[in-house]
Order: sequence, then structure tokens, then C-alpha cells
Amino acid sequence: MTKAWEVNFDGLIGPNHNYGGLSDGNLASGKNEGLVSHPKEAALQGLEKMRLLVKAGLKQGVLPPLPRPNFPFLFDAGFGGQQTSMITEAARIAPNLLKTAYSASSMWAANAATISPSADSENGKLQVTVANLSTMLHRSLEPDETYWTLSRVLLGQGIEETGTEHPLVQLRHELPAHSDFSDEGAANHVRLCAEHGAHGVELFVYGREANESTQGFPARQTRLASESIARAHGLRPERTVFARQAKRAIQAGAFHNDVVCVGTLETLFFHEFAFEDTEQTLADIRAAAQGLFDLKPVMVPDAEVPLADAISSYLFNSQLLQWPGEDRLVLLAPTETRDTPSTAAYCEKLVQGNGPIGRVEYVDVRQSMRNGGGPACLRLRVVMTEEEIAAAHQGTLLDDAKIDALQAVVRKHYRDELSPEDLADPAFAEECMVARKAILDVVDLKD
Ligand code: SUG
Repeated sequence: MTKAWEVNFDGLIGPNHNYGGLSDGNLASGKNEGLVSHPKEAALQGLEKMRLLVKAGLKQGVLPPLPRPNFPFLFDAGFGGQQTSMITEAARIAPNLLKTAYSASSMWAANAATISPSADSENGKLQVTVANLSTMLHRSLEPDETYWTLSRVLLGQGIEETGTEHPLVQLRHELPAHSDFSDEGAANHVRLCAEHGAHGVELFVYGREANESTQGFPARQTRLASESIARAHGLRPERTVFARQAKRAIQAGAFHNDVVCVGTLETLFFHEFAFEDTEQTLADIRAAAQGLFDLKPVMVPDAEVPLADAISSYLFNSQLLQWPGEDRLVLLAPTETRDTPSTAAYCEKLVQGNGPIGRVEYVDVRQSMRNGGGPACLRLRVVMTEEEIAAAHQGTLLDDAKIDALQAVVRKHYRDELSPEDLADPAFAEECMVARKAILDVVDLKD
């Protein structure tokens, strides 16, 4: 077995972070529409979360924000001419399209792609499929640019230009952007294993069948999308599980499975109402894990943490981490979990017990949380071998000094406050582009 590490790549929150109310079925996004946002505070919060992991000795990377406003999108929507007039015209005629063009949603890197480590894939390469994010208009604008980012970050610069197949990583474009193939990436995918470098079991959670029409809030992941990715990644069918997300969870506001479930190594931490058929899901995982590891399920009963509290606090949208020097796992939870009585009580009980989770650490990512993005949404987990890490772009791997440099850029270029009207000001677009360029300089990337 080749040793491997979990590398967390966090999406750096952009200067355009705003509350657009763009995500139907995401309760926080709807509730906070139109609020004044605090981009500087948001990005500093995200970077402090990254620093916490770096300080603990974990491997941490960063994905720069995508270029926004998205002028090609505004052009496609019929706004031509100079960039300045594209913005003023869109603000006048179609403010919703301008908000869409300005979304900072790439910060939620858990939706960037689905990742299968090389230990699980048939050809022994790290498998990466960019998510099409086809359900929400603003998110459907991410895949091309995400592909660009991931190609630079994971393949190292230059490999695309040479047209050579990468010896270690297989990066794929998104699935067809049709509702039959709706895919939201790693937010609906969990990998369980004995050790990161060992063969694992990959759990894909879908919300609907391809041709199924559902009522109410949208189910953003189809079984067809999940199956297609598993096939493309060359996963062993006997080590792969497909489970349906509970309809009631989606209708209660769990628009991704990672709002009600998180797992790592042998541990699966989930709400009683996360899956349509919990017993079957656990039986399938156990069967798939046969000979590899014993599953450690930690199911949170609704009687202790009602589903509504789980969703508003984002208890499960935590990072579950193997913390250097600690025997049991650490749950890196949003502060909202500490502020919600049922989840605070549950966490206290959890660590006093003798289960696999030994400590809960709270992080403040409130700015992102108000758009429905907790600690787990902000990171893309990539299990990588030493060789894969060495071949990746080193500029986006973080240490304390690089985090300081990114924070200096944020302090210099980001606004303290951003109100919906500010998006109509063409000068703000210029500010965003300057900030992004400064970020790319720190991480040694070029457009
Ligand atoms: O896709 N919010 C994101 C939150 C994504 C959370 N990711 C995971 N659960 N992994 C979404 O709904 C809100 C944008 C706005 O309304 O301005 C938004 O896109």
C-alpha cells in the first residue's frame, strides 16, 4: 500500500461574496437574500480555518476565486459593448442576471468535483470529475473555470499545453449539463477506508432518478450522474455503494447530502433521516467494506437533534479529521452548532462517549454559513500520495506565511461591506479583477 494523505483544498472566498438568494432549497440563501455582506471578514474567516489545519500539521491547499463578474455569461445573455455598459445595462434591465454573474459560489469547493483516490481506481490514477452543477443557474457557470483551476492545481502548470496524458492524475470535464446528469460533486460522495492510502469504499448519494420529476425543493444529484462518475473513475462495483438521500431531508433544506452526513476513514456520522433507507445503506456499506474495515456508524437520532436543528446549525457540515497526535477523530464544526442547544448538547455527549469522535472544535465561518456553506462545503478533499502531491502545483499548497500573504491581499483589496446596489457600479468589477490578480500572484498562477 502506498501511503496517502487527505489534502483539503479550500475555496478562497472572493471579493464579490454577496447574498443573492440564488439557491432554491437552500434555506440560508433564501433567508439572507439582499443582506449586506462582508467580503473581507468572509475571506479572513475562511483563511483562519485553513490556518487551523496547517497549524495542526494537516495538508492544506487553496483554490483561487473564479473571475467575476462573469462577462461571457452577461454577453450570452445579450449584453454587449464595453464591460462598463454591460454592467450598467444588466443592473437596469436584469439585476438578477447581474447577481448571477457576480456570484462567489466557487468558494464551496466541495461542489467543484468528485474525487476518487488512486488506490480505488482501475488504472491507479487519481480520478477527478468536475461537477456540472446544472441545477442552479449561478453554479452552472463554474465548471469550465473550475476545470482550468484544477488542471493547474492538480496537474501542475503546463501539462494541458503539452497535450500529454498525465501519468498520475485523470482530470475529466463535467457530465452533460442536462437534468438527467445533475451532479454536485463531492458534496454527495463519501469515501470510507481503513487508511487513506488503502482501498476504500465509495458511497455516492443521489436525490432522484434521472427521469424522475420531484415536487418541492430540487434534488440536485441523480443516480445516473453518480453511476457515470463511478464508471468513469474505474471503481470496483463491489466496493461502490449508491444510496438515495431521504426525500424528507431534501424538503427540510438538505440540498446536498453533506448537510446531513459526513464520513472519513471507518466512521460515518449522519442524521437518522439522512438516507431514504438507512438500514439498507449501512448493510450495503458493510458488504462493500468486507475484508477492508469495520464500519463505525454514528447515527444521530431525530429525538436528540431534530432535522431542522441539524440543518440550521450545520452539525454535519463539519470536517471530520484525523488530527495529528489525537487517537480519535476531531469534528471541525461551525460555531452555529455550539449556539444551537440541541447540537451543543449532542456534541458534549458525543465526546464524553467512547465512540470514534473524540473532540469537537468550533470555527467561525458565519459569512459563508449565511449562504448555506459550512466548513465542509468550503473544502474539496483530495486523498493524494506523496508522488501526486509532489507533481501538483506547489503554489496552491499552504503554509503559515502564504496564508499571511493571502490575508494581506484580502485586507488591501476586499471591501468591508458589499450591498446589492454596489454590484451595479462598474468600478467594483475592476476592483474584483485587481484582487483576483493579486491572489493569483501569491499562489503563483497565471490566467
Ligand atoms: O450551492 N449557496 C451554495 C452553498 C453550497 C454548499 N455546499 C455544500 N453543501 N457542499 C449552494 O446552494 C448561495 C448563493 C447566493 O444565494 O448568493 C449558494 O449558492
